[in-house]
Amino acid sequence: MALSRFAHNPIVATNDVKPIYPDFQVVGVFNAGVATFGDEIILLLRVAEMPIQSDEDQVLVPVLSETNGELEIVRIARSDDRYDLSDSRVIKQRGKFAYLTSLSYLRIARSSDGIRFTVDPGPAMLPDGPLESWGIEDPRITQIGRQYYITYSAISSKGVSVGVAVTEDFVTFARTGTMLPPENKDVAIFPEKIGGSYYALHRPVPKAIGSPEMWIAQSPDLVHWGRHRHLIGLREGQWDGGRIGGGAVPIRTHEGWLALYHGADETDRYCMGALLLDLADPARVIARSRVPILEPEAEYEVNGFFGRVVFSCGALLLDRTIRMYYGAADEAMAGVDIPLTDIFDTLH
Ligand code: MAN
Repeated sequence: MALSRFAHNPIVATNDVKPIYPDFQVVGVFNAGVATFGDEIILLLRVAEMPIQSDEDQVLVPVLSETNGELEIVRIARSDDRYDLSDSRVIKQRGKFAYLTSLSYLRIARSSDGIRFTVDPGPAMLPDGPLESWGIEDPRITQIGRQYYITYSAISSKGVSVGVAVTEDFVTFARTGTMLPPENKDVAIFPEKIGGSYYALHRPVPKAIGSPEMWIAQSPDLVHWGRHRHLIGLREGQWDGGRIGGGAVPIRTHEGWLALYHGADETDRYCMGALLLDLADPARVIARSRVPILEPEAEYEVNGFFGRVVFSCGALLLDRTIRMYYGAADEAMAGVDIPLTDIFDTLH
């Protein structure tokens, strides 16, 4: 494939961003939503911060109080065998997530050429309220007219829900409430009405029966979502056999809606693939990538906070090339240009 990663990837790295919480370090700058705003390309970065681990016998874990929003540091003894500390992202207790190791919020990086980005000095959106007390993550940005709809994962002890915020200027962000209750994430709203309806991809995580797979829903007004339909499932033993979810906001092409999605295999290796959806009825799948359009192969994709991950929340169509921005190894932001014809070659 004539895919070409940006020459100076990663384009935003942890040392480009100063922490906002005292005695914290930035451990990830990744999974950014993407928007064109005036003359700028905006990346709405997920910034993950972690307390500086100053005590070798304890893990210091950040949470915001569900009653007053204050930052609290929980100390967990490394010798405490009630906890499973083997995953860099989460601390588990009896198979469930007891804590996340970092606290995420959203921060803007701006660029005039789409390649060199400058990170804003302060945050754009901080976690707010009890449903966001473990952080906000993985935003997707959909422009509809002058408004930009941001869908993001809101994490708390109540689970992972889907929050929505609207902005016109990337200065003030108005939350419009929870779009979908737990557990759901990877929501991307289509950028226009189709046959009189708005559409969104989403990814529920069924517990007793079923798997984390992609669904599609409709709305008359971007507030009430219904007519949920299952879109695509896991493919056992393949690159997308473990979990799948929407990635970039779907892009209109002559051939159909191009929805770039992530697929992980049973070993948590994350790749990106593509779906082609009917222009008039996006619940109808025309084709799906047999093989990934991007796999974690570069050094910064293989090694990092959580290695072997490429994960996109936003892409642009430049003529007949997709410019995809993506989080690499849950740590940094990278970019890649992929000709549309190469993406279509993976479809069947
Ligand atoms: C997974 C990963 C993490 C994320 C948690 C909570 O473990 O996607 O990046 O922090 O879920 O959403």
